[in-house]
Amino acid sequence: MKMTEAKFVQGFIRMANDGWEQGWHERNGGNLSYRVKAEEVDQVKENFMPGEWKPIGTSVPKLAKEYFLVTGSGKYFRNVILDPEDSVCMIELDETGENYRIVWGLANGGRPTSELPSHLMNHEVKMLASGGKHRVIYHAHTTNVIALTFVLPLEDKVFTRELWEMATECPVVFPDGVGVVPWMVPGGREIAVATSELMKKYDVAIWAHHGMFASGEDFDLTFGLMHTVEKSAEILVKMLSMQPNKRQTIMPEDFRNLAVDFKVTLPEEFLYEK
Ligand code: 2HA
Ligand code: ZN
Repeated sequence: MKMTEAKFVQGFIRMANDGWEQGWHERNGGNLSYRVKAEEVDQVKENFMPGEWKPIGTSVPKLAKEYFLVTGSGKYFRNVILDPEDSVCMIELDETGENYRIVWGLANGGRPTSELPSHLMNHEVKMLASGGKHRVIYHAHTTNVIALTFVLPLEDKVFTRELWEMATECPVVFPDGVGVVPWMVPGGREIAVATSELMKKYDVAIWAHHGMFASGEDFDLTFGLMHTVEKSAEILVKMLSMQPNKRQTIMPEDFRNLAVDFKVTLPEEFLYEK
C-alpha cells in the first residue's frame, strides 16, 4: 500500500492540519509523533528505504525496534497536508533504543523533530504506564495556555484547579490534572527528562512560555485533550480580562459530586480550599 493511503498516515496528516487550523503552529512550531502498530508497519513496509543510524540524543530502551511517524525538524504543519512526504518521516529505533534511522519520508532531506528526545521519552513513559495503549505524543504552541504561564504560579495544582473550574467537562477529560515544566531550553535531553517525569503522573505537561505536550491512545483522544485544555485556558484568559476575581465558580464539593456521577477519581490535592 502507498504510504499516504494507509489509514494511520491519513489520521496523522488530518491531526497536523487540525492543529494548524487552530492557530497552534506558527512557522515551524510544534511537532507530532505516533508509535506505529506492528500490523501498520507491515502494510507499508514495501515503501521503506532505510537511511543511516543516528543517535537519538537520549536512551529509550523500552522502545527498542519500535517505529514512529514524526514531523520533521523545521517543517511547517501547514504544509503537511500538501506534501506529507516532504514534511514527515517514519523512523525505526535500533535494539538499544539509542539510535534511529529514517525508513520513509523527508524526501528532500532533513531530520526528525528537534523535540525527538522529549517525544520518545514521553512515549516510553506513557507506553509503560498505559499497558501499551498510548501511541500519540503532540506538542503545540497553544496561545492561551502560554499566556497563562505569565500570570499564574507555575504549579501543577494551580493550573489543574484553575483549568478544571473553567469548564465542567475538564475534570472528566483530564482527571489526573496537568503538570507544569518551568522555562527551560527546548530541544534537548534535560527538558525531555523533566517532561517525561511529569508524564508518569499526567497526560498533559505545560512548558512555561512555550506550549504544551499531550499524550493519548489515538489521534482523536490526543487532539481532543489538547483542544479541551486550550479551550479552558481561553475561557480563563477571557474571565481574567473581564475582572480579576470570579463572582461564582465550581466549588470543591461540586467536583466531588461530579466525580461520583461521572465515575472519575479526582485527587484531593487539587480540591484545596482557597
Ligand atoms: O519548532 O516547537 O519546541 C518546533 C518546536 C520546538
Ligand atoms: Zn515548541
